[in-house]
Amino acid sequence: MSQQVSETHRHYIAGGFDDGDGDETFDSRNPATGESIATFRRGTESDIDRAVAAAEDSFEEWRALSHIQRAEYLWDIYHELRERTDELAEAVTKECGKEISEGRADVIEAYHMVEWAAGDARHPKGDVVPSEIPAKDAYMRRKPRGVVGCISPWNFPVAIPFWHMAVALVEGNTVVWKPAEQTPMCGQIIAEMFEDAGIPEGVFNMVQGFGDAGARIVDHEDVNGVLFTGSAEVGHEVAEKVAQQPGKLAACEMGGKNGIVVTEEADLDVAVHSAVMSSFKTTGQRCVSSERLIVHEDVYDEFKERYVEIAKEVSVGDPLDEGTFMGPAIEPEHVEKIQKYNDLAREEATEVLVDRTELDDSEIPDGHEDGNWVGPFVYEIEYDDEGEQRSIREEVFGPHVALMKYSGDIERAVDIHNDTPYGLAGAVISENYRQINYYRDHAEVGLAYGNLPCIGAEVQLPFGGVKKSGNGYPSAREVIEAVTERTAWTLNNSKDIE
Ligand code: TXE
Repeated sequence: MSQQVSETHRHYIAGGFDDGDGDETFDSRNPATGESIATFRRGTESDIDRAVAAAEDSFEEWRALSHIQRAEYLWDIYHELRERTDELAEAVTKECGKEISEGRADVIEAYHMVEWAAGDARHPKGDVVPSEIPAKDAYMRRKPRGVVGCISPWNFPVAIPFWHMAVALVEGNTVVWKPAEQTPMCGQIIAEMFEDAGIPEGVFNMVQGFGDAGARIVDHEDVNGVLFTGSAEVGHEVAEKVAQQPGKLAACEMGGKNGIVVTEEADLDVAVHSAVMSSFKTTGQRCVSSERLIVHEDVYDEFKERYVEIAKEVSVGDPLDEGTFMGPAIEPEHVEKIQKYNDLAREEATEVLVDRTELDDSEIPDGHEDGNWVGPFVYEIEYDDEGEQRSIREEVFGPHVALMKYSGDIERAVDIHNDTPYGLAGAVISENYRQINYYRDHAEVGLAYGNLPCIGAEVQLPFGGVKKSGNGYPSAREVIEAVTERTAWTLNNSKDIE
């Protein structure tokens, strides 16, 4: 990355790197040091318009290829992702601050997605169905939607763009992608990969920039589908705008206020491991990170003691150091947001158990004084059914964790678990199959984990939420529903005209 530091990086439009129409630039900053990594062109609405026009122009030729021909380009990118994993993982860590092992996992997830999409090119598409009439053939066929807009966040700056784009491309769509403004270097490297793969002109377009560029993608009349992953606020705006545009479809995934239920029959080794990984890895900035631990009274004290001991000790530090457990938060404004929620929790809590909101100077590595540091904050709170406690219902997106004791049966635990407007992810830890099955059937989430850390995704499964957490699946296996239209195709094989 070092040779790129002083360059101004560009968009990728109509088969080449492009200066863009605007004069403004912006810097990507390392959250662990505050230093600028590189400077990028800031995309304008007219840059988006040119990218959409290029995508529109290339659509007919691209869709005319077979799935397997289109997948060949993706296989090249798959190999590039594998070859450039270390470089890309370092870019992820330098731009979004997550630990280097997590940076690597981000790239691995991306090539798993590409592998899935390219491999799926050889699998059956659509359905052959029986018809009511003997000589009639009936099929469900899939067609690409056309130009698909992809708007991605900073927390998985490599995996999520490929969740959005890989299947969309193999199915015959062309794409306009806007990376998050915090992680443009990852966008730059991915664009280089498409260029190296020789992707036909206009099939893949990337415009760097902010929300105004994203909004133009959503509004553009020639964009036929929008895949969005990010905040609930923007996701709902995207869904509402698209609902006003007949024929356009939006699939949005917007984070959560995830919970882990630990029953009286839990293996506490599993429970503590699950909770620690879920609440603190990636500094709590995963959409599936858990901010609520709902623990049965019979095991509460032991769980609390063990969990709190670890929360006091997990290492916060340089994310490029392999030994670091958690890195910094994404931006100074995000640290402020986390601190505000920590303050709110201080008011609502019965007791604060761990408060590393302000890290001790000795914990901050040399040369990293200007990083966006914030450590674990854990509090005990008595759950009330009135819906008044904001700290246990609103997404913080940080290492901010509420510990709640419940008594009674699994039904009570799941009621507490479901008492949030969100519905992305959650876990149950129990050795009792009835409790596990009850949770599986009643947890109001799109991703449910049993006896596992509440983190992680597998691309061959759907990924998305319910309630305020999303509509449709902009990611992983089910993305095919968002990027294809279905045709009911019937063919008369007889000479009779019915
Ligand atoms: O998200 P935004 P941010 C949550 C988390 C976090 C909060 C804010 O709580 O603290 O969201 O994060 C583009 N029209 N998650 O600011 O603003 C934007 O440029 C169209 C959860 O990063 O939603 C970026 O590319 N696009 C989440 C993308 O939307 C717009 C991961 C996401 O930015 C736009 C990240 C607009 N009006 C944050 N405004 C998860 N699901 O894991 C912005 N964008």
